[in-house]
Amino acid sequence: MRMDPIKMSRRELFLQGSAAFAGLALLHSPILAQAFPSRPGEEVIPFLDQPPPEPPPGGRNLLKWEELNAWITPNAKFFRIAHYQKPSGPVIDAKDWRLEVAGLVKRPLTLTLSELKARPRQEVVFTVECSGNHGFPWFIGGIGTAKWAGTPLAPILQEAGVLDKGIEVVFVGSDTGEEEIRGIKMPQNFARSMSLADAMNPNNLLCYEMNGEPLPQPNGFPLRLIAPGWYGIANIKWLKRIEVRETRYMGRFMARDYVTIREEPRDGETVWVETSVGRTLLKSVPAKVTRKNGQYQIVGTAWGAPIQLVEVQIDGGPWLTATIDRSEEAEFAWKIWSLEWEKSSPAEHTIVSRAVDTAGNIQPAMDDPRIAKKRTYWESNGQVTRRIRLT
Ligand SMILES: Nc1nc2c(c(=O)[nH]1)N[C@H]1C(S)=C(S)[C@@H](COP(=O)(O)O)O[C@H]1N2
Ligand SMILES: [Mo]
Repeated sequence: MRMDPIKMSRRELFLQGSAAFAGLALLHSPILAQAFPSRPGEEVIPFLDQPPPEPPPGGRNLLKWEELNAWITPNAKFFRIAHYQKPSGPVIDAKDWRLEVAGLVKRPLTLTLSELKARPRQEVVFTVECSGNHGFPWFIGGIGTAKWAGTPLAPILQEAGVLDKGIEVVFVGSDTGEEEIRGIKMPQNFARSMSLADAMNPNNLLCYEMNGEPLPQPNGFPLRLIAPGWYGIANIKWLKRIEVRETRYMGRFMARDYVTIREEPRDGETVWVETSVGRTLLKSVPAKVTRKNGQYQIVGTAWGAPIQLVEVQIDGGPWLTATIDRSEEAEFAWKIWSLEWEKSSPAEHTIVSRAVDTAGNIQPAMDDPRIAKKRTYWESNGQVTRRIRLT
C-alpha cells in the first residue's frame, strides 16, 4: 500500500525541510499549514526549561519538542536507544542475517529478510515512547511517531506451531553485553519477552521498514519487533531469535531493569509493587509555543490511550479545552492538539497539559500518588509543566 499523493508530498516536504529547522524560526508552506496546526510565518518561542544538551553526534538523537512540525517524525530526527554496543547498536549485514523461531515449537523456522518481505505486508503508524521519558528535570525527548511496515508476527508463530506448554515468547536482539550478578560475569543478548497471548496480538509486526525506507541501522536494521500499544523497550531491535519457553523470562531488561517500583497503601500498610514496564499510559505534553502578529498558539501532543480530549492550564488558571487536529489520526499514534492563547501577557508563564481518555481517565498530576509514590522513573505519565517568557 502506498500513501496518497497529498500525504506523500507533504511527508517529503518535511524530510527535505529539516535543514530549515536548524534554528527555531520555522518556514512554512501552505500545504504544511493545513496538515498541522501552524501558521505561515509564525515564530517559535523557546521554553525556558530545557533538557541538558545531548553529546553529538551518534547520541540518542532525542526529539526537540520545539521542532515538532509534522505528525510523522522523519527518520533522521527519530530518537534511538541502545543499551548494549553504545551508541547505536550492532551493524548487521542482511546477507548473513537470519531470523530463528525456536524453542517450544513443532517446526523451528529460519527466515531470511527476503522471505520475510515476501510475506503479507502490514503497516501501522505508532508512537514509540521510551518508558524512561519522565518529564523534567532531564528526559523528555525519547519519543517519535513513524509509519512502520513489516509482516504480522502471529501467523509465523502459528506456522511454527507453539507447543501446549509454551507460555512465554522471548524476543532476542543481536546486541550483546556483559551482566554481572554476585561477582559472576555473563555475556548476554538484549532480550525481552511477552506472554504467548500478548505476542499473538494481530497488531504485532516483524518490521523491516520505517517511513517508507529500510529500517535504519540505529532503529534495528534489518528487523525489529513493533508492538503497538507498548512502551519502547518491548520493541526489540536487531532481532535474531524468537524463542518460545515454558517459564517466565527473567533477563535484566525484563525483571531487574525497566521495572517500575511503587509504594501502595493496603489496610494501613505499605505494599511494594514491582512491575515490568508494559503497555503505554495516557500522556500529553505541551510541545511548543508560536507567535504570529502578536497572537500566541500552544501546540502539543497526546498519546498512550484512546484520547477523548486535551486540556491546558496556564499559570494555574482554569483548564482550557484544546482543539485536536483530526486531519491525520491513527489508533496507536499521538494526536496533535493546539490552543489559541487568548490572554497572553509579557511575563513568565507556566503551561501544563492533561489528556483525558475515552473512558474518562485523566492523566495524573505529578503529585498524584500513582506518580509520586513511584520510586523508579519508568512509566512516568504525569503532567508535564513547561516555563516560558513572553516579551
Ligand atoms: N535490541 C535492542 N532493542 C531495543 C533496545 C536495545 O537497546 N536493544 N532499546 C529499547 C528501548 S529502551 C527503546 S526506548 C526503543 C527505542 O527505539 P528506537 O531506538 O527505534 O527509537 O528500542 C528498544 N529496543
Ligand atoms: Mo527505552
